[in-house]
Amino acid sequence: MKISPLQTARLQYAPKLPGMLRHGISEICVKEGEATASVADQEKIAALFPNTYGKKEITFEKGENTSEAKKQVVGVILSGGQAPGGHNVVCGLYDALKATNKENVLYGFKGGPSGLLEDDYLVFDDEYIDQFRNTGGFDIIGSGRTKLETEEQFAVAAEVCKKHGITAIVIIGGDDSNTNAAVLAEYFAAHETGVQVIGCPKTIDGDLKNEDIECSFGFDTATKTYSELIGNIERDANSAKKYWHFVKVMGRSASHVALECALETQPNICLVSEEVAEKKMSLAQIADYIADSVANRAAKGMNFGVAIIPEGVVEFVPEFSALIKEINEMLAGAKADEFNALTSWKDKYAFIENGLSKESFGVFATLPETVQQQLFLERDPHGNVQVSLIESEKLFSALVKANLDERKKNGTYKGKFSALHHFFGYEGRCAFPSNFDADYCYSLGYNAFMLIQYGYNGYLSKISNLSKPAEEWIAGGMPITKMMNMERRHGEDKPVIRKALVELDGAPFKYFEAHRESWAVDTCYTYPGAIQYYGPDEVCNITTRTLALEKGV
Ligand code: FBP
Repeated sequence: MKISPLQTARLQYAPKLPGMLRHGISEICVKEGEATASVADQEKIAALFPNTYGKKEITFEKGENTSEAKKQVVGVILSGGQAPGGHNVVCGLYDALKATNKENVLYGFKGGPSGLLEDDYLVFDDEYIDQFRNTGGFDIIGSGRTKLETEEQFAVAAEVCKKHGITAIVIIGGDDSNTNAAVLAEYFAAHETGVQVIGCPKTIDGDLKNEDIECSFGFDTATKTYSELIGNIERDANSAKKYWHFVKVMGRSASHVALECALETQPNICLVSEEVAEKKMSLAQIADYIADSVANRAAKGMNFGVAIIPEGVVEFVPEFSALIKEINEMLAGAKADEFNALTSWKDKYAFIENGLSKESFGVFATLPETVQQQLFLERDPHGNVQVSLIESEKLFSALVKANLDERKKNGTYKGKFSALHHFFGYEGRCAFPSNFDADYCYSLGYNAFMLIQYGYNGYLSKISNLSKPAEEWIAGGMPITKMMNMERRHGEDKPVIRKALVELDGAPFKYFEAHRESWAVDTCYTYPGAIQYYGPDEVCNITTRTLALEKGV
């Protein structure tokens, strides 16, 4: 197979480990910290996780390795959406496992959690794994979104582990997948299977973070990739001076990705879903806010601009979320078959008009037809609307156009408005990991094996102090139950890892808030350029603006 010169060079890159993991396996010992409690609903979570709740946080440090010298057979699973660096988690895990004992074995379950249930796997060896070092993607074993959540599934998983003599499973996933890791860990402990479960924090969305997990892997590379593209678009806009670009970026519910891209590129507009919710902004108010920027810039002779739209924003607009809720109800019951049996959009539209409340239909009727239809696309396995499929960039540009047409009629706006649309999501999820993600991921995988070796179960691999050079990173583990609270899911109270949305009193948002007014009217674009893998530290080893602001560096 022909590979590119960059890939050839990246295969040779040696990812950096935290200083405390560099001494060699025989010199890594554990320092136990405080016992933990869940972030909320302590009694309920403790009752649901009697075997894995309240365990101590731990860090690794230099010292005599006192772990049990037993043969380890580990299974690894990539779960959910791709995120740059996933391959390096597997490589770090493999290298630590083999450095500890050449007889240790690493199984890769294919296609996500379903690979474990279907016993579909490969066994890693040097030749296979070496092709994937420092590369993007999850194609090393594939990924999937099957939820591991029922007793039946856990029993099958236990059987498969028993069949192969598996001693531990590593689940590389986001908040939902790591919630499932915690439940699986509890099941394995309760049934005395002897199998440990360790999670690794993955997701480009950046919403798996808390006081222990400073960021999920993949966020750095994905946001740098989108920021490069947005910067290029800004420069094009500033050169041609004739288009308004509406750029939707991935990130699901949270706006961490949009905010980071805005901090990197200083566009005219960036919506932040969490603020939209806090201020209970309507679609019309949002359109008015963007139209103000268009009109103010037009008054200065600038009929161009760039607006960043987080992919989940529509769910945060109260009238829109009410509409989605009603549609979900409509599609959940027996009426779903009736709806799906209708063949023409005209008939479906009449059905919708009948089924929705007057208010929600009023909102629905103002949407462009393409967006109306996108609201009826298939839900994901968790029952969520697939926000990546709703063209909110087109929705907002249409609403802004209508707003500007009104302003034209009353003589308050005389500019030209020509909009172009972009969606940056899948473009960033499989990029070659930045040096940060390559190092962070390799460390997460290596560290996951240390947790296994020392017998921990239901822990998340934790690398912290990430705004500092890798030498100063801190490696350890945190019981997953510490990050959990109870939330209402599908009409039931469930223990889940609390999702981190953008904090409106956090440093990244505060910085954005302090600057956005001038960005909206003037042209303050910054052009981050492509990710650099080689060269001076200040271009190839820089962290995200979000992390830098959060840590005050
Ligand atoms: P994870 O939460 O699994 O990391 O996935 C994140 C994400 O990339 C979201 O940003 C996006 O909404 C979604 O996946 C798209 O899912 P799919 O890959 O199934 O189209």
